[in-house]
Amino acid sequence: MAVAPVGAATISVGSHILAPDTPAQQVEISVSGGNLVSAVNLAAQVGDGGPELANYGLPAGTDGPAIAAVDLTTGTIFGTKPATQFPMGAAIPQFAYYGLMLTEPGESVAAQGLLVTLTIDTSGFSTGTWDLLLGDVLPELGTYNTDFAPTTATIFNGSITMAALGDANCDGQVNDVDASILGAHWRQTSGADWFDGDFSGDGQVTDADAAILAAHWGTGSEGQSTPTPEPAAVVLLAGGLLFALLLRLRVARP
Ligand SMILES: [Ca+2]
Ligand SMILES: [Ca+2]
Repeated sequence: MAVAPVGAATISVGSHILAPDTPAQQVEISVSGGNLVSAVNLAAQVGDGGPELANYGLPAGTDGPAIAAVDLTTGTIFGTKPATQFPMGAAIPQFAYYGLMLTEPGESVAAQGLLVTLTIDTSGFSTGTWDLLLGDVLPELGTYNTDFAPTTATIFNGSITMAALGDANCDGQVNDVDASILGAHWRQTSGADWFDGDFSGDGQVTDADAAILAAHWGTGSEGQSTPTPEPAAVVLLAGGLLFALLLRLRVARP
Protein backbone atom coordinates (compact mmCIF):
# COMPACT_ATOMS: atom_id res chain seq x y z
CA MET A 1 0.00 0.00 0.00
CA ALA A 2 1.32 3.44 -0.92
CA VAL A 3 2.24 5.87 1.86
CA ALA A 4 1.20 9.45 1.20
CA PRO A 5 3.71 12.20 1.93
CA VAL A 6 2.57 14.67 4.60
CA GLY A 7 0.28 17.33 3.18
CA ALA A 8 -0.24 15.55 -0.13
CA ALA A 9 -3.69 15.04 -1.58
CA THR A 10 -5.09 11.56 -0.98
CA ILE A 11 -8.19 10.20 -2.71
CA SER A 12 -9.88 7.13 -1.24
CA VAL A 13 -12.50 6.07 -3.78
CA GLY A 14 -14.23 3.66 -1.37
CA SER A 15 -16.60 0.72 -1.78
CA HIS A 16 -20.06 1.88 -2.82
CA ILE A 17 -23.32 -0.12 -2.80
CA LEU A 18 -25.78 0.88 -5.53
CA ALA A 19 -29.33 -0.14 -6.33
CA PRO A 20 -29.56 -2.70 -9.17
CA ASP A 21 -31.08 -1.70 -12.52
CA THR A 22 -31.55 1.94 -11.50
CA PRO A 23 -30.37 5.07 -13.33
CA ALA A 24 -28.98 8.31 -11.90
CA GLN A 25 -27.35 7.18 -8.65
CA GLN A 26 -24.85 9.47 -6.99
CA VAL A 27 -21.45 8.33 -5.75
CA GLU A 28 -19.51 10.89 -3.72
CA ILE A 29 -15.70 10.74 -3.56
CA SER A 30 -13.64 12.87 -1.20
CA VAL A 31 -10.07 14.08 -1.06
CA SER A 32 -7.96 14.69 2.04
CA GLY A 33 -4.57 16.21 2.70
CA GLY A 34 -5.38 19.89 2.66
CA ASN A 35 -2.71 21.21 0.31
CA LEU A 36 -3.75 24.13 -1.91
CA VAL A 37 -4.91 23.31 -5.42
CA SER A 38 -6.41 25.36 -8.25
CA ALA A 39 -7.34 22.71 -10.83
CA VAL A 40 -8.14 19.03 -11.21
CA ASN A 41 -8.00 16.44 -13.98
CA LEU A 42 -10.60 13.83 -13.06
CA ALA A 43 -10.27 10.40 -14.67
CA ALA A 44 -12.77 7.70 -13.72
CA GLN A 45 -13.43 4.18 -14.95
CA VAL A 46 -15.93 1.43 -14.13
CA GLY A 47 -14.65 -2.12 -14.49
CA ASP A 48 -12.16 -2.62 -17.31
CA GLY A 49 -13.68 0.07 -19.55
CA GLY A 50 -16.27 -2.19 -21.15
CA PRO A 51 -17.13 -3.44 -24.65
CA GLU A 52 -16.54 0.00 -26.22
CA LEU A 53 -12.78 -0.47 -25.86
CA ALA A 54 -13.21 -2.17 -29.22
CA ASN A 55 -13.88 1.28 -30.71
CA TYR A 56 -10.20 1.99 -30.06
CA GLY A 57 -8.88 -1.21 -31.57
CA LEU A 58 -8.57 -2.93 -28.18
CA PRO A 59 -10.07 -6.23 -27.05
CA ALA A 60 -13.66 -5.67 -25.89
CA GLY A 61 -13.95 -5.45 -22.11
CA THR A 62 -16.67 -6.57 -19.71
CA ASP A 63 -19.96 -4.68 -19.76
CA GLY A 64 -20.73 -2.67 -16.61
CA PRO A 65 -22.63 0.32 -15.23
CA ALA A 66 -22.05 3.62 -17.03
CA ILE A 67 -20.76 6.92 -15.69
CA ALA A 68 -23.65 9.17 -16.73
CA ALA A 69 -22.38 12.47 -15.31
CA VAL A 70 -19.48 14.06 -13.43
CA ASP A 71 -20.00 17.04 -11.10
CA LEU A 72 -16.83 18.71 -9.84
CA THR A 73 -18.52 21.89 -8.63
CA THR A 74 -21.72 21.31 -6.61
CA GLY A 75 -20.78 21.18 -2.94
CA THR A 76 -17.18 20.30 -3.73
CA ILE A 77 -13.89 21.81 -2.56
CA PHE A 78 -14.01 23.92 -5.74
CA GLY A 79 -17.66 24.89 -5.27
CA THR A 80 -17.05 28.05 -3.24
CA LYS A 81 -15.17 29.87 -6.01
CA PRO A 82 -15.81 30.62 -9.69
CA ALA A 83 -14.72 27.57 -11.66
CA THR A 84 -15.08 26.07 -15.11
CA GLN A 85 -15.59 22.34 -15.70
CA PHE A 86 -14.92 20.96 -19.17
CA PRO A 87 -14.99 17.48 -20.77
CA MET A 88 -11.78 15.95 -22.06
CA GLY A 89 -12.85 12.36 -22.52
CA ALA A 90 -13.42 9.75 -25.14
CA ALA A 91 -16.86 8.31 -25.88
CA ILE A 92 -16.72 5.24 -23.64
CA PRO A 93 -19.70 4.90 -21.22
CA GLN A 94 -17.59 3.29 -18.48
CA PHE A 95 -14.95 6.04 -18.70
CA ALA A 96 -15.07 9.75 -17.86
CA TYR A 97 -12.39 12.41 -18.13
CA TYR A 98 -13.05 15.98 -17.05
CA GLY A 99 -11.01 19.03 -16.17
CA LEU A 100 -11.82 21.91 -13.84
CA MET A 101 -9.99 25.19 -13.32
CA LEU A 102 -10.64 28.01 -10.90
CA THR A 103 -11.28 30.98 -13.17
CA GLU A 104 -9.71 33.76 -11.07
CA PRO A 105 -5.90 33.92 -11.46
CA GLY A 106 -3.97 32.99 -8.30
CA GLU A 107 -6.99 31.46 -6.53
CA SER A 108 -6.75 28.12 -4.75
CA VAL A 109 -8.72 25.89 -2.40
CA ALA A 110 -7.67 23.32 0.21
CA ALA A 111 -7.82 19.71 -1.01
CA GLN A 112 -9.96 18.58 1.92
CA GLY A 113 -13.59 17.52 1.40
CA LEU A 114 -15.88 16.43 -1.41
CA LEU A 115 -13.96 16.13 -4.68
CA VAL A 116 -16.58 14.89 -7.10
CA THR A 117 -20.05 13.41 -7.42
CA LEU A 118 -20.30 10.71 -10.09
CA THR A 119 -23.73 9.80 -11.45
CA ILE A 120 -23.80 6.05 -12.15
CA ASP A 121 -26.43 4.24 -14.22
CA THR A 122 -26.85 0.56 -13.25
CA SER A 123 -29.70 -0.08 -15.73
CA GLY A 124 -29.56 -3.67 -16.95
CA PHE A 125 -27.36 -4.93 -14.10
CA SER A 126 -28.85 -6.91 -11.21
CA THR A 127 -25.79 -8.32 -9.42
CA GLY A 128 -22.04 -7.95 -9.44
CA THR A 129 -19.05 -5.87 -8.37
CA TRP A 130 -16.94 -3.64 -10.61
CA ASP A 131 -13.76 -1.70 -9.96
CA LEU A 132 -14.22 2.05 -9.60
CA LEU A 133 -10.92 3.63 -10.59
CA LEU A 134 -9.64 7.20 -10.36
CA GLY A 135 -6.05 6.10 -10.89
CA ASP A 136 -4.42 3.73 -13.41
CA VAL A 137 -7.38 4.39 -15.71
CA LEU A 138 -7.31 2.86 -19.22
CA PRO A 139 -3.67 1.78 -19.23
CA GLU A 140 -4.26 0.40 -22.74
CA LEU A 141 -4.80 3.97 -23.95
CA GLY A 142 -1.97 5.60 -22.03
CA THR A 143 -2.95 5.50 -18.31
CA TYR A 144 -4.96 8.42 -16.97
CA ASN A 145 -4.57 9.43 -13.33
CA THR A 146 -6.68 11.93 -11.42
CA ASP A 147 -4.39 14.79 -10.38
CA PHE A 148 -4.50 18.42 -9.29
CA ALA A 149 -2.43 19.77 -12.18
CA PRO A 150 0.42 19.86 -11.47
CA THR A 151 0.14 18.30 -7.99
CA THR A 152 -0.26 14.53 -8.08
CA ALA A 153 -2.56 12.62 -5.75
CA THR A 154 -2.19 9.34 -3.89
CA ILE A 155 -5.17 7.29 -5.01
CA PHE A 156 -6.76 4.25 -3.40
CA ASN A 157 -9.13 2.81 -5.99
CA GLY A 158 -12.50 1.38 -4.97
CA SER A 159 -15.50 -0.50 -6.26
CA ILE A 160 -19.23 -0.46 -6.87
CA THR A 161 -21.44 -3.41 -5.91
CA MET A 162 -25.11 -4.03 -6.64
CA ALA A 163 -27.17 -4.14 -3.44
CA ALA A 164 -28.66 -7.44 -2.27
CA LEU A 165 -32.39 -7.92 -2.90
CA GLY A 166 -34.31 -6.24 -0.08
CA ASP A 167 -31.59 -3.69 0.75
CA ALA A 168 -33.68 -0.58 0.04
CA ASN A 169 -31.26 1.91 1.59
CA CYS A 170 -28.15 0.26 0.06
CA ASP A 171 -26.24 -0.05 3.34
CA GLY A 172 -25.27 -3.70 2.80
CA GLN A 173 -27.81 -5.10 5.26
CA VAL A 174 -31.37 -6.31 4.92
CA ASN A 175 -33.09 -5.51 8.20
CA ASP A 176 -35.85 -3.58 9.92
CA VAL A 177 -34.67 -0.28 8.41
CA ASP A 178 -35.49 -1.66 4.95
CA ALA A 179 -38.77 -3.08 6.23
CA SER A 180 -39.78 0.34 7.54
CA ILE A 181 -38.94 1.91 4.15
CA LEU A 182 -41.13 -0.69 2.44
CA GLY A 183 -43.82 -0.02 5.04
CA ALA A 184 -43.74 3.71 4.33
CA HIS A 185 -44.49 3.02 0.64
CA TRP A 186 -46.80 0.04 1.21
CA ARG A 187 -49.44 -0.36 -1.52
CA GLN A 188 -47.95 2.43 -3.63
CA THR A 189 -49.40 1.56 -7.04
CA SER A 190 -47.03 3.38 -9.39
CA GLY A 191 -43.75 5.22 -9.61
CA ALA A 192 -42.02 3.32 -6.81
CA ASP A 193 -38.33 2.52 -7.19
CA TRP A 194 -35.73 0.46 -5.36
CA PHE A 195 -35.32 3.12 -2.66
CA ASP A 196 -39.07 2.88 -1.90
CA GLY A 197 -39.01 -0.91 -1.46
CA ASP A 198 -39.93 -1.91 -5.03
CA PHE A 199 -37.48 -4.79 -5.38
CA SER A 200 -39.41 -6.50 -8.19
CA GLY A 201 -39.11 -3.48 -10.48
CA ASP A 202 -42.80 -3.16 -11.39
CA GLY A 203 -43.21 0.33 -9.89
CA GLN A 204 -45.47 -0.97 -7.12
CA VAL A 205 -44.84 -1.91 -3.49
CA THR A 206 -46.79 -5.11 -2.80
CA ASP A 207 -46.70 -8.56 -1.19
CA ALA A 208 -44.18 -9.61 -3.84
CA ASP A 209 -41.67 -7.05 -2.56
CA ALA A 210 -42.35 -7.97 1.07
CA ALA A 211 -41.68 -11.61 0.18
CA ILE A 212 -38.36 -10.66 -1.47
CA LEU A 213 -37.38 -8.69 1.63
CA ALA A 214 -38.32 -11.56 3.93
CA ALA A 215 -36.38 -14.06 1.79
CA HIS A 216 -33.20 -11.99 2.13
CA TRP A 217 -33.76 -10.94 5.75
CA GLY A 218 -30.49 -10.84 7.70
CA THR A 219 -28.24 -10.39 4.64
CA GLY A 220 -25.12 -8.53 5.76
CA SER A 221 -25.49 -9.46 9.41
CA GLU A 222 -24.01 -12.96 9.12
CA GLY A 223 -22.61 -14.20 12.40
CA GLN A 224 -25.30 -12.45 14.41
CA SER A 225 -28.46 -14.28 15.32
CA THR A 226 -31.12 -12.34 13.45
CA PRO A 227 -34.61 -13.73 13.68
CA THR A 228 -36.17 -14.21 10.25
CA PRO A 229 -39.76 -13.05 9.91
CA GLU A 230 -42.17 -14.95 7.68
CA PRO A 231 -43.22 -13.04 4.54
CA ALA A 232 -46.62 -12.64 6.15
CA ALA A 233 -44.98 -10.91 9.11
CA VAL A 234 -43.25 -8.44 6.81
CA VAL A 235 -46.59 -7.75 5.12
CA LEU A 236 -48.17 -7.15 8.52
CA LEU A 237 -45.25 -4.94 9.42
CA ALA A 238 -45.69 -2.98 6.21
CA GLY A 239 -49.40 -2.81 6.87
CA GLY A 240 -48.97 -0.83 10.05
CA LEU A 241 -47.83 -3.19 12.78
CA LEU A 242 -44.28 -1.97 12.43
CA PHE A 243 -43.86 -1.01 16.04
CA ALA A 244 -45.13 -4.31 17.39
CA LEU A 245 -42.88 -6.33 15.11
CA LEU A 246 -39.82 -4.20 15.80
CA LEU A 247 -40.49 -4.72 19.48
CA ARG A 248 -40.67 -8.48 18.98
CA LEU A 249 -37.46 -8.54 16.95
CA ARG A 250 -35.69 -6.46 19.56
CA VAL A 251 -36.82 -8.72 22.36
CA ALA A 252 -35.69 -11.76 20.38
CA ARG A 253 -32.15 -10.41 19.93
CA PRO A 254 -29.48 -11.62 22.35
CA1 LIG B 1 -30.46 -1.92 4.26
CA1 LIG C 1 -42.80 -4.30 -6.75
